[in-house]
Amino acid sequence: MKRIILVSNRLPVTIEKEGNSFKITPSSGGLATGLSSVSKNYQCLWLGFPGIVSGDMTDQEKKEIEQSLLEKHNCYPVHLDYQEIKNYYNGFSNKTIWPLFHYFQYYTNYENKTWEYYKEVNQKFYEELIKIITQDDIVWIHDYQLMLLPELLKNKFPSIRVGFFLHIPFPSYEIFRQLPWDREILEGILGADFIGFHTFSYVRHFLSSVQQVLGYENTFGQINTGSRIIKVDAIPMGIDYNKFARSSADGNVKREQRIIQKDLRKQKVILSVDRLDYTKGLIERLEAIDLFFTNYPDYIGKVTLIMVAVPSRTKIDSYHSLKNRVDETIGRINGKFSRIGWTPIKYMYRSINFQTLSALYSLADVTLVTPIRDGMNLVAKEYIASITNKKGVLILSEMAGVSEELGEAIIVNPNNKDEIAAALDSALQMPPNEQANRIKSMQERLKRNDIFKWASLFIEKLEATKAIEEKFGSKILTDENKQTILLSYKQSKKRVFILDYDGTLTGFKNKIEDAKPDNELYQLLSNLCKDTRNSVVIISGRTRDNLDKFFSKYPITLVAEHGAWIKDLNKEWISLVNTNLEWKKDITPILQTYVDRTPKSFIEEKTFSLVWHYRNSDIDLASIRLKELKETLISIVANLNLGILDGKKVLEIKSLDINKGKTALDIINNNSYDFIIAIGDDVTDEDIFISMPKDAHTIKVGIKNSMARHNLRDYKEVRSLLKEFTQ
Ligand code: ADQ
Repeated sequence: MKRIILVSNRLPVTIEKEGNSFKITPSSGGLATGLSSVSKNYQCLWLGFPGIVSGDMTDQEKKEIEQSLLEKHNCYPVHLDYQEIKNYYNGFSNKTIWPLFHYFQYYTNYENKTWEYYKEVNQKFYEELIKIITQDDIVWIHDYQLMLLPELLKNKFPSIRVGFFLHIPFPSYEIFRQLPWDREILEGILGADFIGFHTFSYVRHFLSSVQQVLGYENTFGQINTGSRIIKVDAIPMGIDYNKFARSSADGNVKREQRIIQKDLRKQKVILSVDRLDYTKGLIERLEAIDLFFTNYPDYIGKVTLIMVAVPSRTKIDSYHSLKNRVDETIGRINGKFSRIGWTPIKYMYRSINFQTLSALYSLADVTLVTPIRDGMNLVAKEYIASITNKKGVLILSEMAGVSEELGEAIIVNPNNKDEIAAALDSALQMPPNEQANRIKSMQERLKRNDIFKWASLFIEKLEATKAIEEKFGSKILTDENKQTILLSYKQSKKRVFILDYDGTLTGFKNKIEDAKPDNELYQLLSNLCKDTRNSVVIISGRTRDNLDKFFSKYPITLVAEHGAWIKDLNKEWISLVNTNLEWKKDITPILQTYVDRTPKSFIEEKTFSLVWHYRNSDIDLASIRLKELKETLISIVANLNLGILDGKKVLEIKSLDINKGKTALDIINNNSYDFIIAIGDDVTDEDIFISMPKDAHTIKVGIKNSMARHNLRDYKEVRSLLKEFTQ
């Protein structure tokens, strides 16, 4: 049976010390429940921190726990020590990512030390994972504590399906860019084949950050990095609907309800249930309650707010001070409005069991869910599912992901206390048939999209990425193809390597000056040149100066400006085109206006062409300008025998007489090669592929459509192929 390995910060178990041994209790969280829907077709394993710091166990105890986790719960622990929890979990995860991704910049710390721990712990998860993984497994990684893990895994196991789901919001680019490690985080997540978010807004924000920071564009949520295809989609998490819907019929829940009702003596109930977290808007909610009793005094003595808050992240200062503020605010409001026998707020600062939670959900007249930001918020869904008597109103913050699904709730702005107070009044006055209608539509939707559907849909979408990749990768050079090429190379006497430079022999760089050849490449080229039967040609869009600077020390034929110039071994540059350059005078001022209107873009003048570079500019602005510029140029160039070349973050205007294909063909025709290989990644390299004789080996770099016979994924694969010719 195929296996799914689920990886999350915490394992779905609670481990408690009982005398001399440990008691392990499985927790019934949504994720663990949802997995049961896929367990018919897959065996599910789970990897994560067990909840006990490694220093609190002896080696013997660790072994016992490991054994029992595996045998009884299919879980593998990742042991973390006190420093790791302090810096990776409380530190980087909860003091950097959590506040920043929830738009609480004021609480966000940027510390190198915690970032280092975050990287180390992600690496630790990776090392534990590779101990158990096999090539056929599917890996599903969860949440913001493990954003570097997908890339670590993908680098080692390219063919394994890796999924990633983020449970919290993905912020807009303007917020995300404040993170000093934005690039590393995005590259980490992009190691996954399928990336899921709760809402379409988060998908949009993520795709925009990927485009701005890494330069990858997308089509309908599909990113092509050149070497890989990644699918990004909104897949809102559901709940175990039936469990909540059935719960109010449960004897224990009924008993619990009766106890609470007796205590409330016919009071109307407003319910509030959350982890105690500053993102949940507890203070704002309490202030709205204060305003509600002030503006609508008739409710005094008739309505009670039951507020349940689960202690959370108590070791972090901001949570500690929030707890004090909540205590004080509740004290102040109760002091202000209480009467003998009635207090406006009943407050529980603890976790409550399922029966009590369920009893509260089913007897609440109104549930108030008003987070300042929330990835989804399952409390809202659980409340609606628990209603069995068609009575109840949900007041929901527009800042919670769940508000995109539950439009029939009363939607409020969590910072607008007047609006919340008025919403409470409307909710308490809402006619029963209106309550019933709203509840019915929400319940039907939640029933259809429950946690089981969510988990199986995620796995389905993840599995589907394999087919997309296969479609794109159908011409990928196989080992067999490679052997054929190597054999014909060995049998030949006069060989030529026609190689593009940027993107083919080196990766695409955001800064032109970074794209210098490295030692590995120099070594590779010089080894190729050592064999006197080999000729190496580098054919690039770069200028003569550039190519001279990079390669003049090597016995390589250089072709600059897309075929306009050639320099044979130890000779001078020769121009291959004889063309009128008067057009530059007309085009330069047009390009100049685009430089002025697009900060950080610039013009490069080559002998036979003009290039507008926009790789450093804001990508959204640049793409608007690019469209405008192309439209402006199109009518002008037609009359001037010029072509427009839409390259990687450049737009080049050049004479139509210049063409890499023509020059490459000239080189071949002037020699009698019996082995020809041409490799390139650019649109301009297509001209080479088309012009080559039938028996030439042509290879496109990147998984894109091409006239070449084969594809390689990236420049690293090109280098390793070239290495094989020298062995
Ligand atoms: P959380 O921030 O923890 O989760 P939420 O979605 O509301 O928020 O889930 C809380 C869970 O805890 C619910 O299942 C609820 O029943 C339970 N709970 C809350 N208060 C409780 C109490 N006092 N006693 C017992 N149980 C209590 C993160 C994101 C959310 C996202 C989820 C799932 O922040 O936005 O919805 O993950 O992806």
